[in-house]
Amino acid sequence: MSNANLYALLASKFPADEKAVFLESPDGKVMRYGDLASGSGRMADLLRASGVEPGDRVVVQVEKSAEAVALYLACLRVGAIYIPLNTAYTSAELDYFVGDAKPRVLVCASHVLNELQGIAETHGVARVLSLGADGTGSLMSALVDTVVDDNVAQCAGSDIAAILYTSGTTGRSKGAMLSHDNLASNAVALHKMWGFVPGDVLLHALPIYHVHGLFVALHCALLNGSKVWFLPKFDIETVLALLPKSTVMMGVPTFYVRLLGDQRFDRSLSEHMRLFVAGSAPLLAETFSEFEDRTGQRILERYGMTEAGMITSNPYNSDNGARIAGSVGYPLHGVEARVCDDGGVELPRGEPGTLEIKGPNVFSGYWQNPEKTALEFRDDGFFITGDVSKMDEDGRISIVGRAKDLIISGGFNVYPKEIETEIDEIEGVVESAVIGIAHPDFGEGVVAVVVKQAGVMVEAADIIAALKGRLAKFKQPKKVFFVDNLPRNTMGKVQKKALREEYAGLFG
Ligand code: MCA
Ligand code: AMP
Repeated sequence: MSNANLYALLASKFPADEKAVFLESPDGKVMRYGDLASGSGRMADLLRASGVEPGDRVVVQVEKSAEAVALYLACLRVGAIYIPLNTAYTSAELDYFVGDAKPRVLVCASHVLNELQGIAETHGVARVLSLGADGTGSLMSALVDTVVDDNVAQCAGSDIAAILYTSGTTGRSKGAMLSHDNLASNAVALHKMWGFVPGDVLLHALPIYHVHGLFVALHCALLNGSKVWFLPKFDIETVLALLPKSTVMMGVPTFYVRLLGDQRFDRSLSEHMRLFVAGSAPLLAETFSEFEDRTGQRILERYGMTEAGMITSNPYNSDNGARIAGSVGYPLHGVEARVCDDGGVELPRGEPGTLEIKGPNVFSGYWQNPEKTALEFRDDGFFITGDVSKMDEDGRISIVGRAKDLIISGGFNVYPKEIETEIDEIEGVVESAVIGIAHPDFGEGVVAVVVKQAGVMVEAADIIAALKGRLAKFKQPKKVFFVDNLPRNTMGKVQKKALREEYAGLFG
């Protein structure tokens, strides 16, 4: 019987030579494909010994490391559900995720181990382990008592491999359930479409707790048996040094803006590169053209969502069309897309409307939330993305806006509702509106516009201080303004467009 476990697919593509390098860090630390297989086998043994069974959740909030990648693969091997969390989340935020996911095992950074023990106990987590960025911690010490477990749990394609939390326009974050088939189909489509070839080397500077860095980038490299330059984070010096030794880089637009901001970045530094991919947020047309002028290469922009992995891509091969600024290209192989009005009726080509999609990449629903799942799917199975787009006669798509109230800052999503709820709870605040304003580095910067009670002393610094332990740093407003009233339309709805216009240009 064939096994739809994603690990089985990935492992079938590992190079025959176990010594082949998988990950190499700038400090010279190397993980070979053989180490990945044996290390993930040991971790799988540890997870099983900790009582983890297929379908159990493993929540992981750790810094980027080779060991963290092995842990992801170990979860796949056991048939457990891997749940990575942004390292910027505070313990207040973590409490919600752990309570919602009810994991069997929680793996966290060593310095927060004590703090998180309490949260784990409250939510009945069986075991808490630590893993540091340097690959040390109680998880690694526990491996001495393990054997390499060669089992790969038998999985159906529809079994859930991972849950990634994504915030909502109302209420708390929802866990998008991604199956082995969702991840495998997307990985295979991208690996083929982006023309991966033997010898490709991936420059990896993205975090590994989101779809982009974890699935899109790593799955392509794994399916190719490639070497990956594995950077702890995007650091301009290291990226400039490693570009001549790499062939592919994937990044959020901020990466490309930062590269262009450095005069050393030129044609010669990037001539070894076969492909630059951008996504997670809109790539400005000026970044696209400046990049082409500087390097002679066109950035390949693609579009995706946590709920569906990658959805569209500009063509890799010019025989299939040009890479065009402002367009996210065509639906991936097997993905259907249509542009609809609010009622789900398809609009004539060229008219803007909400993008709806269907395909093997689209998630099965939100974790323990059938009501929210039902709201975001049409009866015929199309998922409503909440992105406003236009489709040309030939099927090419451009994202022209968002129907959802969402800010994307440096590739991280910030849902205004979550920030407004926190600000409105601060003493002396009547109400608030959180908006995204064009930011030269992050694409959009978070700004809060606050109405305070008459006669009460509340300053911008008080707002920021109150949010500190409550919200991850990237969600916190970069600027806070006070106004007497928020602009509203006749229905009483806050006019965020008017606010965005008023504060436009704020970040230069
Ligand atoms: C860090 N800060 C941020 C951000 N990152 N503030 C707003 N937005 C951010 N994205 C804070 C830091 O805490 C710091 O605060 C200050 O801003 C400046 O930090 P800096 O050192 O400049 O930032 P950095 O550490 O260099 O990080 C910037 C970054 C990083 C490299 C752009 O945010 C990043 O790697 N983003 C990628 C996100 C990503 O992978 N998205 C994919 C999601 P202070 O100085 O006060 O301490 S997947 C997805 O969206 C879908 C599926 C898709 O299509 O891919
Ligand atoms: P996330 O919830 O983190 O998966 O973010 C997904 C959202 O990022 C999408 O719904 C889009 O709004 C946005 N996004 C991703 N890629 C692009 C892109 N290339 N252009 C414009 N928006 C994008």
